[in-house]
Amino acid sequence: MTPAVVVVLVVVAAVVLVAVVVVVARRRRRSRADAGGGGAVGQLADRVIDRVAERDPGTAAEASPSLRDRLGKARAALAGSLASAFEKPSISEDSWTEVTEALIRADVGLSVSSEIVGAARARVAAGSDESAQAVAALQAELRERLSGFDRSLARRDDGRRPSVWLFVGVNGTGKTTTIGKLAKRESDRGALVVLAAGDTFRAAAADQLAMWAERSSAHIVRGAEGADPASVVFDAVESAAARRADLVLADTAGRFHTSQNLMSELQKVRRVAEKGSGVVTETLLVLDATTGQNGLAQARQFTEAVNVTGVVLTKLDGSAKGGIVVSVQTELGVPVKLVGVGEGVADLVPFDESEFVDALFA
Ligand SMILES: Nc1nc2c(ncn2[C@@H]2O[C@H](COP(=O)(O)OP(=O)(O)OP(=O)(O)O)[C@@H](O)[C@H]2O)c(=O)[nH]1
Ligand SMILES: [Mg+2]
Repeated sequence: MTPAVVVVLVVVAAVVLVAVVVVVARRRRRSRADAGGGGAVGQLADRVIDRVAERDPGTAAEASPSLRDRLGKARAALAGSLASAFEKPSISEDSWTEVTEALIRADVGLSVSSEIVGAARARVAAGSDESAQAVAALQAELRERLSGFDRSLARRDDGRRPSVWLFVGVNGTGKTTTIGKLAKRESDRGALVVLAAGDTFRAAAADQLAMWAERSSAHIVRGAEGADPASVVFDAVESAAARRADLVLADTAGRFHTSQNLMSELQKVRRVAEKGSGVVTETLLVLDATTGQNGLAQARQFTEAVNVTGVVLTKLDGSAKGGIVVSVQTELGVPVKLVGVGEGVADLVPFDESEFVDALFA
């Protein structure tokens, strides 16, 4: 055999080996999700396989859209109004009034809009009426108000599993869809994910979640229609612990923030989720950005009831105006961690305050 033939054979063998490892990794991940458990050696093998699968471009998340590209009308509405307020080289009292009105129209809320404009004016050098300075001051003020939040999604720091992320919110805000998108993202990153079908109100809710489980190779634990949601979440956490899963994403039924009974039920779910092997490291309030300032009232009630750790703001691709980001964070001190910009699996992006503020002025 000539050296050239040997080289070709070695390359072919290497390619075949990599292909086999990737196929085994995919099968193994799927069967693990279905069968659970395994001994110490099995778990070690699973970890090794996870590492290989993480590098497999076939399982990588689809490219996420940028926040700016997908803000849609949220960006256009506010950016248009601000551009018209700052259109002349010098700015007057009327221009500042126009800016305040633009912020209010964009759902920032009356008091926060006035505060922002007051603080921006104070930033502008004394005696200056230059529009360029005013724009820079407003951007700096918005950026400062939105910065300083930890937007990461927390996991347990005691080295144990699983961490539980609980999703709460009123009807139709996008809880189940957000869980599906996140399950895919986290699975693609190598986490073993269990979905808890804590919305037992309608059988269709669990079916919807099951579809997302299928797409993301996650395991799902569901109960009968009308079952106690807390017990379904408890079972999911124990099932996750037995499988040594990293994450439980717990769905809950949409509920009126004004209903005491429904909020008490949610408090029970939150408590029971930690009765066994899990720790709730995130309670994410899913808010529909198109509901504007009503979102703030919802956020207040849910935060009081279940100690919300972050907000997922959905439907920012639609007719939402986006200012709710500013008021939720300013008035409640709860960070917006993720933004939903569509119905597809990749339409979930991390919130980035600089990108958001830049987009509003671009
Ligand atoms: N345009 C757009 N639609 C979204 C987004 N997120 C969710 N949706 C859609 O909103 C609708 C409701 O989403 P669900 O995930 O079922 O909402 P939910 O909060 O689970 O609803 P309930 O379980 O009934 O409380 C669906 O049609 C989703 O496809 C988003 O970011 N953008
Ligand atoms: Mg749902």
